[in-house]
Amino acid sequence: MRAIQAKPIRFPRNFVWGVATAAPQIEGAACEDGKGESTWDRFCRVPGKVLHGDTLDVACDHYHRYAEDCAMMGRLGIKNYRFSIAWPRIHPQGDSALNQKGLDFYQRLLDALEQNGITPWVTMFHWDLPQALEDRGGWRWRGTVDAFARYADTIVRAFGPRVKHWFTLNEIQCFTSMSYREVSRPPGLALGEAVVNQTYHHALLCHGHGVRAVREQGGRGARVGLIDNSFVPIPVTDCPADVAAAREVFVEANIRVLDPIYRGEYSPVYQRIVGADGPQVAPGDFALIGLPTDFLGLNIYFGHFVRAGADGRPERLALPAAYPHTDCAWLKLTPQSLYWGPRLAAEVYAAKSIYISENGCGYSDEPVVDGECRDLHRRDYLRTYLGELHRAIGDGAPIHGYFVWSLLDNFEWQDGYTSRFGICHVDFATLRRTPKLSADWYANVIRENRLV
Ligand code: GCO
Repeated sequence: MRAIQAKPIRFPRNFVWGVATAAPQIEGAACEDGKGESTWDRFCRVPGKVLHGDTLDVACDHYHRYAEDCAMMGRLGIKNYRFSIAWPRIHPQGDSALNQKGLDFYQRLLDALEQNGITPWVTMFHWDLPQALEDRGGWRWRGTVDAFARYADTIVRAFGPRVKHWFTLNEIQCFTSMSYREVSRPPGLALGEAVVNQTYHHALLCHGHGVRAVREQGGRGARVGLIDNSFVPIPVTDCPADVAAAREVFVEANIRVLDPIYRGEYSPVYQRIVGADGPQVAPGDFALIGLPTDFLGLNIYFGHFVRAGADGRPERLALPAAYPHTDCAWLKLTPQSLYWGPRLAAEVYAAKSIYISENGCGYSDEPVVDGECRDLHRRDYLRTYLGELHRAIGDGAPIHGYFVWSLLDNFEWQDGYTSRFGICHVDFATLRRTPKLSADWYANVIRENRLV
C-alpha cells in the first residue's frame, strides 16, 4: 500500500478565528434593568411579522447566562468574540438619560471574557434602534445621527480601555432599504427611493461618528471599521470578460455604502444610479463619512452568478429552483462567495484589511440525541466555505480573520427561533446549551490553525 500524504490547508499566523452574536438576538431581558424598548421589541408584537409570534423577551437569556456562555467559549478554545451593545440598554430613549445598569452589564460581560482569555470585538449597532428615536423619524431623521454620536461617545469612553476592536454598524442595507422600502424589518414602511437614500446617508454619518469616537476616545491601539453585507457576484468562469462583469456588478450593487466610505463622495456612477432621488448632504458630511478606517467587516453567506452577456454587458443568472440551499431559502450553497467577496472588495475599493465578520448556515431541524447534535451539514458548509477563503488568501486577498455566525442558536429575525445558526444548540424550553459537532470541529480548526 502506498500512503498518500494530505497537504495541510494552513491559515496565516495570527489569523483571527472567532464567533459572532448580536445583542437583540441572544440577550433577552428585554425590559430589565432599565432597558428601553427597541424597534424590534415593538415589531415582534405586530401580528404576522415574526414567525410564530416569537419575541426577543427571553431569547437565549444571555443577559443572565453570559458567564456560562463565556466559559463554554473558553472550553472550546474560542479566542475572539464579536458581540453587539444594545443601544436601548445604554440610552433607553436613544438620547439624554444614561442607564448605568446597562453599562454595568457589558462590564460584567467583558470581565467574563477576560477570565476566559477571549478578545472582544464590539459592534456598536446591530439593528436594535431605540423605539423612542423611531417615533421621531428613526433613520429618516437627522436627529438620530446626533443621538448616535452621543451613544458612540458614551460606549467608547466606557469600554475603550478594554475594547480595542470596534465595528460601527452592522449591514446598513438591513435597517434602511429593508425597513423603509421592503417592509420586512421595523418599522416596516413602504416609502420611496429618495427616503431610502436619505436613511443610507444618515447611517453613513453614524458610521463616521463611530470612527470619530474611536479615534478621539478609543485610546492606544484602538481599531475600527464598518460591517457590510456586500452583494457578492461570482463569475461563471474565470475568463477576463466574466471577471470584469463581476467587478462591474460588485460596484453597482454596493455603491451606496462602499463608495462614500472609501472614496468620501457620491461618485458620478452613484449619481447616475440614484438619479434625482439622491440624499440631502450637509457641508462636512463627507469629511466624516470618509474618515479612514482600519478594516472592513464582510458578512458573507452566499453569492450570485454573473457572466458577460452576449451584448458585453454583465448578465446576472437566476438560480434554478433545484439549486442547493440551506433550510433558509435565501441561503444558497455558494462557497465561492467567500473567495470573490473579499477579492472584489480588495480589488475595487483597495480594502487593506478584511475580516469575514459573519458566515454560517441556518437549519430548522437539529435535534440533540443522546446528548449530541450531529450537524454534519454545518461542518461541511464551514469546511467548504473556508476552503474558498483559504484560496482567496493564497491569491493575495488581505483577509485577517473569520467569525462564524453564530455561537448560539438564536432569534433569527422574521424566522423567529425556527432557523438555527448556532454551533451550540439551544433548547428554547430549558435554555440548555449543547455544543454541536460543528463546534468541536471548529475548535479543532482554531487549535491547529488549519482545515481539519
Ligand atoms: C445578518 C445579521 C445576523 C443574522 C445572520 C443570519 O447578517 O442578517 O447580521 O444578525 O442573524 O446573518 O441571517
